[in-house]
Amino acid sequence: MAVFEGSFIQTEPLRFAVVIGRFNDLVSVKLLEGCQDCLKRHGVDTNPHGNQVDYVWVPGSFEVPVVARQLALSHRYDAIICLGAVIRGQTPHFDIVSSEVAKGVAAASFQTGVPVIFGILTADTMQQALERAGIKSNHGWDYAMSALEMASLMRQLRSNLAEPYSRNTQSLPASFQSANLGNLAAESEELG
Ligand code: INI
Repeated sequence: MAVFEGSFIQTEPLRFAVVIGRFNDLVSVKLLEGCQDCLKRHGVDTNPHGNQVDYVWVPGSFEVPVVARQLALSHRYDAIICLGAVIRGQTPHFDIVSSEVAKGVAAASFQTGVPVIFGILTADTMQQALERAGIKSNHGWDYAMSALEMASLMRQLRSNLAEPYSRNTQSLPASFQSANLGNLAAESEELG
């Protein structure tokens, strides 16, 4: 059997898209800076005119999922990073916006099979949001780390799991082999 883990090296072939909500851009621009800093320090060319990262700006966090899904469907990217800030003190519908965005981002990832990173910062106050976007730490960095790890992991899984199981029956579970289903699998491949 095997252990699969994403790595943070050999990032040259990876392609990313970053979707950024303009609402509360005092915070989202700082998240973007942290995200770019992390990608750059791991060897990614973050120049918008380069060939590794595309950037898409949307009005607010609520618009992030539809764009993330569209980008994921293009299958041009190893991971999509969603950045935005929803601040409780500034919106009576904080819970609605934040939960819809979380659901939308998860759906975009699940439906397309492309890692879509949830980098939507939720905070009670602007002060708290700024502290997490550069003053104390910068969560933009953490979101980029998740994107690097998932991008690399999915590449590994794609290349390893692409191997047809009938050609590698040794790695099938014992129950599968003892039921002699390995032969069935080989037969069905020959048939079809
Ligand atoms: N968008 C945010 O990204 N953060 C917020 O805190 C926020 N507030 O406070 O309302 C917000 N609203 C805009 C929303 O994302 C949409 O852009 C808008 O509703 C148009 O669909």
